[in-house]
Amino acid sequence: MITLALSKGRIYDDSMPLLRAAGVEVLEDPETSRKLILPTSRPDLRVVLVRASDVPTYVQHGGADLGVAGLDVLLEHGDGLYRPLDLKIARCRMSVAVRQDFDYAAAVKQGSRLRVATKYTQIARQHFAAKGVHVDLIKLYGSMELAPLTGLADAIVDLVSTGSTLKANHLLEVERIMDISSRLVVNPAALKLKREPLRALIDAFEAAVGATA
Ligand code: PRT
Ligand code: MG
Repeated sequence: MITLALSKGRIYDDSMPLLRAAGVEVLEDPETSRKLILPTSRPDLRVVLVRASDVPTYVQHGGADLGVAGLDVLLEHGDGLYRPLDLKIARCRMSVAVRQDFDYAAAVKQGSRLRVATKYTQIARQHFAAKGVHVDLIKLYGSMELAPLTGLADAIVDLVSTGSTLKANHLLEVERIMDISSRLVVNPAALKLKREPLRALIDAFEAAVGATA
């Protein structure tokens, strides 16, 4: 049996065309079913539904053989996974944003300590260290946009896709840190033990990415 970990929402939705192109149908709809283990049209393949940020943990510890996770989630998680494929889905960017009236360039130039609120502390730490900017990182789990508006922080590091969330909160994107897309990650031990079927599935995904790109 091969177990594929997906998260509900955009990763699940964007993974479906790729699975279909690989000849796999998921036999139950996660939006109407309460099941967390979904059978597929391939008797030897099942899908498990986990939180987006739990996908690397499931795959690393063998709760799933492979999974789909955003590069943001993977970079925060750290090493221990085989990352063979950029699926080019759930695309967005990781950016720095500030209040429209905050002079980010001046703050950075003056070498002042910047208070940065984010869910993505590893990515933020690495980004500002590379620029030589001193930061106090404030870890949040959501609603980052609120931090500069309430005086909790000078800046946030968050994912941006259309930009409308920032705009609605009068925030300005002042720096693009990196482009983000979702990756197929594989458990290295599973890749040895189930080499043939996993390789075939990874190849099918790769062909599907090429076809839909
Ligand atoms: O459940 P859990 O909290 O653990 O995970 P999650 O809420 O992060 O899951 P989900 O499904 O929201 O995101 C899964 C993955 O989708 C992320 O890890 C990213 O790699 C990718 N992705 C792509 C995004 C976005 N686009 C995105 N726009 N993840 C989040 N957003 C959020 C962003 O944080 C911000 O709040 O959407 C808002 C901005 O969108 P715009 O369009 O207004 O700019
Ligand atoms: Mg979310």
